Amino acid sequence: MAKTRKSARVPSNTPVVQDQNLARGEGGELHQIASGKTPVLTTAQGGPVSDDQNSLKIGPRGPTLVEDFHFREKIFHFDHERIPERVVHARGYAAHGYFENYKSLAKHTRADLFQRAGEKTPAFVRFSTVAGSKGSVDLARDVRGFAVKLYTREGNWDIVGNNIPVFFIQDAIKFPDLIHAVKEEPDCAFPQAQSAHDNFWDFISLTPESMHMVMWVMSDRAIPRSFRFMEGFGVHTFRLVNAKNESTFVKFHWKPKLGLQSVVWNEAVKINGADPDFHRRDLWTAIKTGNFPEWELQLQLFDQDFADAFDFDILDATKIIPEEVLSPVPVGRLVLDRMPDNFFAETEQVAFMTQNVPPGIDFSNDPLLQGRNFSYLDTQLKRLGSPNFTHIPINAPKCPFAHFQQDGHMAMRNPVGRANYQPNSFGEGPRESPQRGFTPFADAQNGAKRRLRAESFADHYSQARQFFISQTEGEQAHIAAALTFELSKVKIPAIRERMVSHLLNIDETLARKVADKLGLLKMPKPADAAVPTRQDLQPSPALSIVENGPERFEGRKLGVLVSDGLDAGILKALRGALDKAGATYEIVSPKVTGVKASDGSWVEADQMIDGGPSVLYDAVALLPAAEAMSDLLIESSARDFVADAFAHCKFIGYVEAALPLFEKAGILPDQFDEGCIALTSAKLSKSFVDGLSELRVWSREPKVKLP
Ligand code: HDD
Repeated sequence: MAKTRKSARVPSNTPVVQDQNLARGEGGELHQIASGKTPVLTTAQGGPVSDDQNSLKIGPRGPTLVEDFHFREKIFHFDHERIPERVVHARGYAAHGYFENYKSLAKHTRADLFQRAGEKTPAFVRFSTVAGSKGSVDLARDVRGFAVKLYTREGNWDIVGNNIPVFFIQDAIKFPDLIHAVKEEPDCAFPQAQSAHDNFWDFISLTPESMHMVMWVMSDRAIPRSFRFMEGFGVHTFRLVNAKNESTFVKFHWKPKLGLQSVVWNEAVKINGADPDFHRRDLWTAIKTGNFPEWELQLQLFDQDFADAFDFDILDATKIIPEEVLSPVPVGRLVLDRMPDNFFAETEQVAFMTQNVPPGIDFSNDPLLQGRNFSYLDTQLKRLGSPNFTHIPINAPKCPFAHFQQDGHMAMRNPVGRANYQPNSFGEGPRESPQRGFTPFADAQNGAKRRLRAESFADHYSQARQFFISQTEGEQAHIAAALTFELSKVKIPAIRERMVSHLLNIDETLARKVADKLGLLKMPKPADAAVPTRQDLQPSPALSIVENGPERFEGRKLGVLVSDGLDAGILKALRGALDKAGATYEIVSPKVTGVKASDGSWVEADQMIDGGPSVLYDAVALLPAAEAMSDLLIESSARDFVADAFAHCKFIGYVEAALPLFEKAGILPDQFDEGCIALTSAKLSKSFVDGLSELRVWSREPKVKLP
């Protein structure tokens, strides 16, 4: 006879998660455990739950009953937790903040948010990568989304931009092809979050209009150090329209207060392993510690005559107007100062739409923008599942609104009263306002209805070249290396050759370098160009990251490698100087608990060496004591810490005891350069931090020969 087992009822002694809505809800007393403030767990219908650890069964081991409505509701809800991820820009991270207007722009626009100096408009900004899925890594080589929702008094305005001011294609009808090509290949479902594969480069090499964007994506712009150090761009030409119905063309630029900074590719690859959430963590930490990231909104403003003077079309999203040709005007600042309370409710459910513009902002005929204006509304219905997605708080306007839209899934706010239409004879409900309402700029249109690409869109190489020649030598080398790496992952030789044939139209030295590194047996002919590449465009220093880097170490992080017996005076001096500079640091130690310093004080660690490789820091300081060296020298992670910091051209402060670590990392004394700084006194430690404003020792790069 089978032995009868004793029934074991798991006690409900685990901590109860506080449900804020419940705590605020009606009937609070009924729903509180008698002994204290802990709320009683309920079903979604509000019924109190007696046991959340065991499903309802017959007998202790018996079948589970369908009658268990709490179990069914809980599992049903769990089964439906996911909504479709965004087709593109699935991986993102967002924050709340505000836009503050500097001075009235009434001359150019009637948009309410630009009328008064000091006016603050609530904002929600979502940064993203494009190609990877929701769970992919942060440091993929990719464009970054920079989508800004401004809750203005005249409705929501979404500037759905990127960190790159141009785009791959000129017409929205090509968007599905571009995205299919860059995403994982449909038969094998890899590679994830990577453009380094045949399908992407096949499409690109057959799409010459993408060449300008390709130069940007192969530059370090596609591997930013953090969202806080990237520019944002509205990309398209838009219009500002004033109260007299006069239009001015405009391009939107967000300039980070901290300057521009990116990582190097070898570092990006390692960051993805060490901390796939590197960008998320960076934004979260900055905001939670009160270091609110800030961008200045700058506008390039111009009229039709100015536009007509270019030989490219201002409606072509593969073109920029160089800042040296038309200076952007600063008009306000965007500050991010609050993380969402809940990732899903806000960051996941936020719905950006290019067609969300307030009166005073208008579209141009850019065919990419026109297509986007259709796509975004459509995608929100699919993703959020109901036309009532504007009822979700993150999407709802913060200004008064009134309309007759009603019913549908999840309707939260139906119009009240009898009349749900207009005109009506009850005098009920809202009416349109010709004065206040959005009136499109009355731009006269004519022409035959045809599927055509204008000839003014035909120059695909001149600005690609201009971007390339605007980079410093080191940045150009990074572009060549990125192209080589990506094309080395392409298996079909004809695709590689086709790409080199386009590069020949951009810069011959670049093409030859890539061809050589790829080992191409013979040079292809330059690709046929509809318009020959202009050689007379001047370099634009505004396009270089290095030329527009930060001026201080503010907002950055020092990794401090320590051991028992470290010099307490030097650490104190470093900490003081970092605080003063508005920078942060992490203590990286052999054990995660920490170490005992020379004066007997305890120094708590933030990371074990394994968990805190130097790729996570902007610069490093090596403060081990001589007595710990024998242990450190056999730790490969300690060796990598130094080797990588050196190879990634970082500033390295060191105490004398750390010298054997350099040797172990293969760095000989004659390789020491101005970026290797001996910290022999507290005073020198302070000046080390002052010197970190330059961020990287680029002069070291040709010597370390990073791939
Ligand atoms: Fe797009 C999302 C930016 C072209 C269709 N796009 C999306 C997001 C950003 C951009 C930042 C993420 C918004 C968020 O954080 O939720 N997209 C751009 C830029 C483009 C561009 C700067 C070119 C200048 N996009 C583009 C075209 C189409 C789309 C041509 C379609 C015709 N984009 C979408 C979309 C997405 C989207 C499928 C996916 C999820 C979403 O909209 O809400 O509708």
